[in-house]
Amino acid sequence: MDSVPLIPLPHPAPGALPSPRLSPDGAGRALRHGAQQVLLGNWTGASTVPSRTLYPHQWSWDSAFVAIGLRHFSPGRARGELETLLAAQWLDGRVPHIVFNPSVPLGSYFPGPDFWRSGGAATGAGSPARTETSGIVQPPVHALAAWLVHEADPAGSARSGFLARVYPRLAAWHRYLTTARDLGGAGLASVVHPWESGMDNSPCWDGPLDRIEPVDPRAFRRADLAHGAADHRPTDLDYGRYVRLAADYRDHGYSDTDAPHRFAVEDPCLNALLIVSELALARIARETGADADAHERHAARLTAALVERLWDAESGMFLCRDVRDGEGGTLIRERSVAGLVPLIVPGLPGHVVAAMVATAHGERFALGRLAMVPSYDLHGESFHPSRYWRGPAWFNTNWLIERGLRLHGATEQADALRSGLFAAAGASGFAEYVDPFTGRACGARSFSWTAALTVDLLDGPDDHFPLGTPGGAPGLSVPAPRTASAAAPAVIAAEASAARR
Ligand code: 9WN
Repeated sequence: MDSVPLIPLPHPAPGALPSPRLSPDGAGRALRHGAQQVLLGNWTGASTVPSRTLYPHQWSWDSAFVAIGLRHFSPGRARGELETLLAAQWLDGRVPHIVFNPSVPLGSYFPGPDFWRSGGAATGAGSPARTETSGIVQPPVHALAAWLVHEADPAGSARSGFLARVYPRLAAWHRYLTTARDLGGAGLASVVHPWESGMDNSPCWDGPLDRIEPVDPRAFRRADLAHGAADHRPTDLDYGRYVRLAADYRDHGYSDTDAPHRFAVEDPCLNALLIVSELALARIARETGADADAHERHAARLTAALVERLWDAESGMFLCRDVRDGEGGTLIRERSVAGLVPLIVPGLPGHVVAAMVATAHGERFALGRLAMVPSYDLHGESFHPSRYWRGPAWFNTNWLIERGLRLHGATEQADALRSGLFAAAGASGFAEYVDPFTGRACGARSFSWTAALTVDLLDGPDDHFPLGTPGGAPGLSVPAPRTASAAAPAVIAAEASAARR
């Protein structure tokens, strides 16, 4: 574990750390410099590792977030980041969640290339011949990233033919998700492994994972525990189930028709990102002379399916659907931040947006009272402030919520969240995630997407995102950001712990 001192997180008053693009100041400059140093330090020559210690290869959605940050000071490298990843795309359209770096010793990360065996096991699905990859996927942030990268430097992008090269790959990627992975039959993509959601250990997976017989932990050697605290990481029992699911998929040649897919879940975060990326693909199609309207229509269909299948009015947020539980599947009654990420979708009905904004500001997620939104319901039985995706606050999900609030006109709330994110990123040494009450750094330090998304919020013009006009949110009443109080996080922690008892 890297040793980083415990730094109490000052809850920032709204506007306490103004964006330097609005008023250049020393704090903003230092933060930007620190973030850029992290990204430069994690660059391998062709792409960026999430962390030099815990994650020494290229990860799929990490690279998309990284490109969104890199575009502000190195647009060429941002384009390269995405193209390196897309070069490892399989012929069936899937973009693998890990692209392995052959110069990193086997055993530095588990499961490594010797487990996934993409070259041998997956020839039917069209795995690349010369690159070792995993066989599962992660949320599709890539078309969104490609569009944002293009917009940051349209001339350089045009000169290098960037959009024309990435468009067919991105279109094939979305096609894979909405055909081979439409396991629920309603148009949405399903994840077939918790790692595919990017939120590996979320309590949302506990129910569906119960059905999976774990592999004996003596049969594999975890590398993550050499770098991460065991009580912050998933348990051996979780890993036993992750390994079983991945091995089953591999042993069926990664074929979505042959594999049993005993774990199949429609996740609102992945599908919301798919919708926004489909809108980005429409922009890219328009630039490259392809059929933009088809992508817009597809985004509209996906948005309707998202609401139809995953909206839960009683919770005031989106839930995951376990496609393997009964006819038509069953909503999983766990509230995770994945259910608030659809705030980034422009075409949602106004009452849905208003309810989500209220839920985010309510007692379970405490937006406006905590510096950042936790990954899981503060009142949920499985809440834990530092265990992987079971409560800590993550920077990518908070960036997405910040973007969503701004999209829907909740500007002051977005400003307050942005200030919270800046404070937490700086104080934690750009940690992978933080305890939502104390801001204590958890997981890896000098984590790439934390740095990249900090740069994006420091430098990104707000009007580069969203990709559409909000469907209109009449009745959107947004709670005013509260005046910061140092006592607030401790009070919220006590209330939440009382509610869980
Ligand atoms: C498994 C790299 C990845 C992120 C995921 C995060 C974590 C891997 C792990 O790290 O997952 O893919 O070993 O835990 O959950 O979101 O992409 O940063």
